[in-house]
Amino acid sequence: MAVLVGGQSPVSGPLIVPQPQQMTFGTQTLQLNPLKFQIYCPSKSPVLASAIKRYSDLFFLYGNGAPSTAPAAILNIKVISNSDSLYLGVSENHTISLVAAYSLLITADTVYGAIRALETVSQIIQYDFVTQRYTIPNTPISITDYPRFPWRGIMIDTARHFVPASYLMHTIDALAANKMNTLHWHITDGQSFPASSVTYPNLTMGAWAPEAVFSVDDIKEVVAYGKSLGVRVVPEFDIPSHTYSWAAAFPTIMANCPDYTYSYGQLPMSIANYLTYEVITNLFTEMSGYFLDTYFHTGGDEVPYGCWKEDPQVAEWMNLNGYTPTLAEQFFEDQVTSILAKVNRTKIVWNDPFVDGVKLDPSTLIQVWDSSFQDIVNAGFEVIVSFDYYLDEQVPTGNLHWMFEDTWSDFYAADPYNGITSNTNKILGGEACMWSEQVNHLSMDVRVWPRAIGVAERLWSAQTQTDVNNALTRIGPQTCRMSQRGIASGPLFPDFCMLPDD
Ligand code: CP6
Repeated sequence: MAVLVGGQSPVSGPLIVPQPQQMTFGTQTLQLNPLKFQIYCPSKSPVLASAIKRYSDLFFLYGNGAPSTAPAAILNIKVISNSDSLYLGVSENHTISLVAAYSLLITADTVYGAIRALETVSQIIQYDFVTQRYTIPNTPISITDYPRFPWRGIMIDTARHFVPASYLMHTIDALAANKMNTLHWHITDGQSFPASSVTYPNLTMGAWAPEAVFSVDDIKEVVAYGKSLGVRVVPEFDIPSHTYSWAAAFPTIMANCPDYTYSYGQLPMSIANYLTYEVITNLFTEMSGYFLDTYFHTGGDEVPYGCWKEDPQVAEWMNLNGYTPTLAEQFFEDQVTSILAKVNRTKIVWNDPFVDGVKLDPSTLIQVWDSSFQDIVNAGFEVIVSFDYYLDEQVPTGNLHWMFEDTWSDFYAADPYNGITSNTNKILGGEACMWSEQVNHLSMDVRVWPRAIGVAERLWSAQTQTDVNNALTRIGPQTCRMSQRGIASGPLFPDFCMLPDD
C-alpha cells in the first residue's frame, strides 16, 4: 500500500478533524465486524435517532467487507438531556472512550454533543482496502472534547447564483463533518430574490427564473435538515441596500437615484416610504415562522448615502426630520430591530452600520468583515468574525503557492483573536463567507473545501493548535473522507482516496 504523504511532522494517533481538545490513545488495533456492531441509546430523541441512523451508514461506507471473525462490538450513547432544542451555545461537549475492547462509550450533555461524538467515531473507524476490514487503530482511546467558540459556520449566497435546496443540505452534511454548527443563508441580494413568501407571492418575480426559487417547503426542509445534524440555519435578508430584486414586486419601495443605478445590485430601499416598513414587517414575520433560530440577519452593508441624498422624496424626509444619512440609517435600523423583537428575533448586521456611526441597539450581533473590530467589542457588542475568511477573495499570497487549495493554511492561521487585545470574550466565533458572484453549485464545493476545514478547526480546537504540518497530515485524510461522502473537497497532497462506488 502507498504510504501517506503528509506534513513534515507526521501525526501519531487518530487523524481527527478538528483536533480534539483532549485525547489519549494506545497502540492496539481493534478489528470491527460490521455485521456485529450494535448501537445502544436509551434516549428517545428523534434528532439523535436520525443522526445514529445516518452515522451507522457512515461508519461502514464500504459495505460489510471481507467476512470477519471479530466479536460483537457495542457503542453505548448516554445523554443527560433528551431535549432537541437547538440554539446558540447549546452544549456540544462530549467524551468518547474505547477502554475495554469491543465496548465504546459516548457521553454528552445534549443530543448535539452526542452527534459531534458520532462524527469523531466515524473518523476513527478505518477501512483497509487491501484486507477489506474495518479497524479502530490506536486503542485504547479516550477523548474529551468541546468547542472553543459556539458560533462556527459558513455563509452561502444564493442570490448571485441560485443553488438548489438539496445543495444546501449537502453543505449541511459538510458542515457536520467538520463540527461546524451554523449555515448563514444569504438568501436575497440585489441580483435576485429566490425566497417564496405566502404573504407576498410576487416577491419571487425578482428571482432569476421561476425555477430559481425556494418554496416554503424547501426552506422548512433545509431548516429541519440542519437541526437533524445540529446545524442552525440563520437567514439573511439583506436590507436596506442590496435590494434591487425587491423592486420587481414593489417598485415604490426602492430609492429613486438615477446616478446610482450603475451599482443597481446595491440599490437601497426608500426609507421614507411607509410601504417599505410594512413589507419588511410582514415578510420577516412570515419568515420567522420558517427560520426557527432566534438570530435573524438583516445585512445592513454598503448603504450608498448618495442615493438617499439624490432621491427627492428621501431627501425631503431627511430634511423634515433633521436627519443626516447616518441618522436616517439609524432610524431604519431601529425600525428593523423592533420589527424583529416582536417576533422574538435578535438582529445580526454586518459591521457597516457601526462603522457609519449608527448607534445600534446593544442586543445587536455584529458580523465583522473589516479588519479592525477592536472598537466594536469595546463598545460592548458581540461579534462573529469573517474578516480573513472570505472564500471568494482569498488569493495565494506567495508566488509559488498552488492555486488555490494551499490557501487553506491562510484561513487556518487567521485566529479570531488576532489584533484584538481586550474584550475577546465578545467574540462568539466566525464564518467563512462564500459570496457567489463567480461560483455556482457545481463549482462551490471545491471553492469552499478544504479551505473552510481550516476555519472549522480554528474555531473548534484550542487556540494553541497552530502547527500547520500537523493539521495538513489530518486535513489531507479529511478531504478524502468528505469526498467519500460525496463532497468534492479538493485534495492537499498525492494520495489514493477510494470512493465507495469506485
Ligand atoms: N455582497 C454583499 C458582497 C459583499 C458584501 N455584501 C462583499 C464585499 C466585499 C468583498 C466581498 C464581498 N459581495 N451583499 C459585503 C458584506 Cl471583498
